Amino acid sequence: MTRRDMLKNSAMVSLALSSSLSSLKAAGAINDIQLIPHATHFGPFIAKVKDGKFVEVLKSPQDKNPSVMIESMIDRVYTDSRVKYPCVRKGFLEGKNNPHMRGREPFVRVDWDTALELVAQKIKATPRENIYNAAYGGWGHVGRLHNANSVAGRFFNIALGGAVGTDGEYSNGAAGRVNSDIIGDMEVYSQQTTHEQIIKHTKVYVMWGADLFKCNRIDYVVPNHLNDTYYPQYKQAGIRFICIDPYYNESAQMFDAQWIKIRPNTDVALMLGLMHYLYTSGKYDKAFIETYTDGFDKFLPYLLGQSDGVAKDIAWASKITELSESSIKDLADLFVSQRTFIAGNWAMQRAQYGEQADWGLIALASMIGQIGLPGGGVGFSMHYAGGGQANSGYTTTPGLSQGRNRVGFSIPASRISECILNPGKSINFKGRVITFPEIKMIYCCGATLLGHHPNTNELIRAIRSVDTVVVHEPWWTPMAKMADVVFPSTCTLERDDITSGGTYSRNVIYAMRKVIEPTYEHRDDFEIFADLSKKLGGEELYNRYTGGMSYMEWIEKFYNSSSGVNFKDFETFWRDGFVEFDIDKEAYEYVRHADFRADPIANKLATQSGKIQFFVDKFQKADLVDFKGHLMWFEPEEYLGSAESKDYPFHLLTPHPRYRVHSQLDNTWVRGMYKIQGREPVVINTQDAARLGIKHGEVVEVYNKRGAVLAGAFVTDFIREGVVQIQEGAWYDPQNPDDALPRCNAGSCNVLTSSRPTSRWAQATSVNTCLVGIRKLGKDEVLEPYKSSSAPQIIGA
Ligand SMILES: Nc1nc2c(c(=O)[nH]1)N[C@H]1C(S)=C(S)[C@@H](COP(=O)(O)OP(=O)(O)OC[C@H]3O[C@@H](n4cnc5c(=O)[nH]c(N)nc54)[C@H](O)[C@@H]3O)O[C@H]1N2
Ligand SMILES: Nc1nc2c(c(=O)[nH]1)N[C@H]1C(S)=C(S)[C@@H](COP(=O)(O)OP(=O)(O)OC[C@H]3O[C@@H](n4cnc5c(=O)[nH]c(N)nc54)[C@H](O)[C@@H]3O)O[C@H]1N2
Ligand SMILES: [Mo]
Repeated sequence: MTRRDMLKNSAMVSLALSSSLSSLKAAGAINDIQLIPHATHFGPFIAKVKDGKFVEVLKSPQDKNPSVMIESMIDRVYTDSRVKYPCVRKGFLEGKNNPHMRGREPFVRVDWDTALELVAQKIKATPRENIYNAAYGGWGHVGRLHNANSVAGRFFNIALGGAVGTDGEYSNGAAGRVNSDIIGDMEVYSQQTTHEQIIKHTKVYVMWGADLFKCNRIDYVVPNHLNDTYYPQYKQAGIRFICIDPYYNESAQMFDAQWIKIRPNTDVALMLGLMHYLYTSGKYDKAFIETYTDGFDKFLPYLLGQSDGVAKDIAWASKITELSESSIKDLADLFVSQRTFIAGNWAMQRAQYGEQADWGLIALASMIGQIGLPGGGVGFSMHYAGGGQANSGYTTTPGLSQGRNRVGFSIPASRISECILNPGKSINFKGRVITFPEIKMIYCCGATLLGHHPNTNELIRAIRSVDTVVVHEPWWTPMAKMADVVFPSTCTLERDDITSGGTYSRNVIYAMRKVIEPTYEHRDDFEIFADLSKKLGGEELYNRYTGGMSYMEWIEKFYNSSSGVNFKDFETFWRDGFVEFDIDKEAYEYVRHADFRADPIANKLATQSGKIQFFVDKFQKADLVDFKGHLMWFEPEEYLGSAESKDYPFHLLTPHPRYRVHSQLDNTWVRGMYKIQGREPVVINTQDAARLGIKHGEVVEVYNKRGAVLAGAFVTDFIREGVVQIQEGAWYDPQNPDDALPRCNAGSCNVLTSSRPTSRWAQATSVNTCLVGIRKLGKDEVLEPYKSSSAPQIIGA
């Protein structure tokens, strides 16, 4: 579909909506039918409500290519896996000190006051330095008022003066901690060169692990899926696509890209090989290096092998990557002969030594010399949240203020299990030394530790070692099942809220209007924290927490503090469900780093020299074994080239899920789109599968020293030999919770991944560095039914 067709289509949808509403009105049916606008990570939509029941999802005109995921919304509200009442783990309610029973015994239904009182007493008895607020920047939902992280942070800060938090995140934990010193900005969340410039100027588009189509299905706020209207234009423009990825991903399939089947975790060696060839052949852009970069002289001895005796030449790179020497040379020649855009991903830096990945691409792009030219250079967010769309320049809805956290410690996101299991231990972090506090209480609202965190068995040991675990959840997630107290949260459809649309376009504000009344005894997270505030500090604390304002007053205040609202008054906005801002013509001409290229003195970067750094003094001074002053190849401890691959011969990649946001929706109808015999698919190469006698569609065991899972074999040529893939986010389902390392019946990949940090610098997650074995099940092995998305046993329910 062309963009114009899309626009025409959305206008038709909007017309259809209003005419269906008026025909309903005419038929006198309006009393029991309502059309209510709402918005989610999966897209905006209009909920059709009949007699108070949510019965149909209608497309929103703001969504240019609606995702099938929104079709799951009804199931999501009414599923039996809702947490319906406040619940307390049996032993905990009886006052037994048996934390090892978490996840192994029934819950008891209690009334709200009992649950709140229990949690308030525990909070009172626990010093704030020992409470871990696990909310981090989790993906709960898109609402700005009820934002799970904000309401939790605000509670701990206002009621207690703070709690232990999380430092950094899982998305860009490694690159995010080094890119600013290299190129003056984290880069991963920056405005990207626009689609218009790509279509007009780019000749070669390198998807370096970037899955544009899949990852842009969702947004941290509300997606518009407008990127899907540009991709056909990419193709029509005659751009040549190259996919450097162990998996021939969805975007590569769509663009019919040339596939560079790289061995996982060896990309930096490829980048160095390309750079070595460009340097020694004199084909690199010398003028760019001299004008726009700093420290090349300190990097060159390493590249040429003068400092360590190993030239990083094409032959060297070919051995490590298992790509042919000629293919590496051809790539380098192509990149310098054409306008080339490199779209980096984030998965590559979610691996051991992940700090090097973006640095390598920035260094390579500098040698190609097209940074700042229209359609050239490198971008790290073309795959995320509508990357490449023009920006409105307006500010959208703010969120709830959280106050100050006076506990001066946050756990680096990847170190949570290590911290809980090793209080008092010191580690290096960003050039400093930090010491882990003792965690006695885990408080989880809007993020799911037992889902997103690697090495599930280690994490469960950590969870079973603290005094108290509290979880707020609308659903019985694996994390909720591991709690002492579970508060049943409303989901967004059961409350009013406000949010914005398009992380990059920033051009819509959405009314997230309440669609239905809470289905059971649910309360809003905001209300739960307000109630806890009252228990801890009476009316005074209650009022400080709520700000003395109603929800609608907050929502209207947020609306009025965004800069584009002069288009509509609040009442009209609330009735329509959205306000959309115009985007200036020149916004479509944005080229990343064009200003720096035009004048590197006036528009210098925020780095030590004002230029792109090939060498960073601060990094060198940290004097670490696994992170140095310049870009380097470090051999991972666990990859296809390591000794361990004899026992575990497959590299497991755990990318982001096509039909979920992480774990969200694994308890809904949309599972049927992709599950194999109820389990998460494990994607395996045709030849590997044939060698192991594994057939497409059968259940297999995937295992390593950290655990084992059952998964459904998906056999294809689109994955490199020796590599397998399980998307992250399947709900953990231990077959026998009493086993030392219970096998997961659902295929939750984090049972297998390692919690090893990227390096002593960023201490970020390295989930994509992981080896596994695969076993065909014996004929007599009986499969237990899949049960992870059902509620646990609840006494008194
Ligand atoms: N192996 C592997 N693991 C990974 C990754 C990977 O690539 N591979 N990626 C990592 C990355 S980048 C990220 S960002 C993380 C994501 O990790 P999370 O942010 O933890 O992911 P979600 O599964 O979206 O968890 C959000 C939770 O909030 C709950 N929720 C939704 N609405 C509400 C509400 O109104 N109130 C409350 N209280 N809760 C609500 C949902 O039910 C869900 O349990 O995962 C990380 N984990
Ligand atoms: N549909 C959907 N989209 C999402 C999300 C979601 O949950 N669902 N989550 C969002 C979030 S929070 C984030 S952080 C982003 C994540 O964005 P990314 O981290 O970029 O996404 P992934 O899907 O993990 O991986 C993208 C590709 O990287 C490849 N890859 C893995 N390891 C390597 C390697 O060593 N070398 C190379 N060259 N390629 C490799 C994978 O095979 C995969 O095709 O996605 C966002 N988009
Ligand atoms: Mo993420």
